[in-house]
Amino acid sequence: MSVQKENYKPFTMTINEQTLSAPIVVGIEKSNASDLALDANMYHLGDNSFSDLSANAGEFRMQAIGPFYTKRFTLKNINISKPIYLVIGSIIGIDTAMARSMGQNKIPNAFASPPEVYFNGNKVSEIQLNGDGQKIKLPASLVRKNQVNEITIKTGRNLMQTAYIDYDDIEFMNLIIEN
Ligand SMILES: [Ca+2]
Repeated sequence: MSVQKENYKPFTMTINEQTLSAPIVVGIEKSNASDLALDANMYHLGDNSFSDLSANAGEFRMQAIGPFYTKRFTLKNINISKPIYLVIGSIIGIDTAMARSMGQNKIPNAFASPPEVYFNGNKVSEIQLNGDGQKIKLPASLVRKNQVNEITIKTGRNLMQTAYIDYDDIEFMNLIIEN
C-alpha cells in the first residue's frame, strides 16, 4: 500500500493477507469532470470521548453521529469496465497501531481497530492511516447500475479498553465516486 499526503513524503508498505481481502489504493489525485460527488459534508464518528494524545484531537470540529455513517446513491452512467473508486477527501483521528507507528498520534499504550468501509454490504477496505485523497477500489461485481447503492463507513474501537466500548473518534469529509 502506498500513501501520499500533502507536505509528507510518499511511502509504501507490505500488504498482508488481511488487507489483501480488502483492496486499498491510497494516493492523491485531482478530481475529474466525471466524478460523482457523494457527500461534501464533514462527519464525526465515535462517541466524543478521546484522548488529547489521539491523532488530530485538536482538529475535531463536529459532534459524533455514532459509530457508523451510511450513504445511499444511484449510479447512473457508471462504466464498470473502468476502475471505480470511493475517494475519501480527508480523514483524521484514526488511532490504529499503524497510525501510531507513523507518528500520527502520541498515545503510548493503546490503539484502535481500523475504520471499515462497506459497499453494498461487503467489506471492501480497512483504513489504517489518516490522510487526504485515500482511494478505495469498489469491485465492479458489487456495482448496481442504475439502482440504489450503499456506502457504509464504520469507525474502529479502542482495542485496549475491554470494560466498555470506546469507539475511535474520527472525522472525514468529501466523499467522491471516481470512475
Ligand atoms: Ca472514543
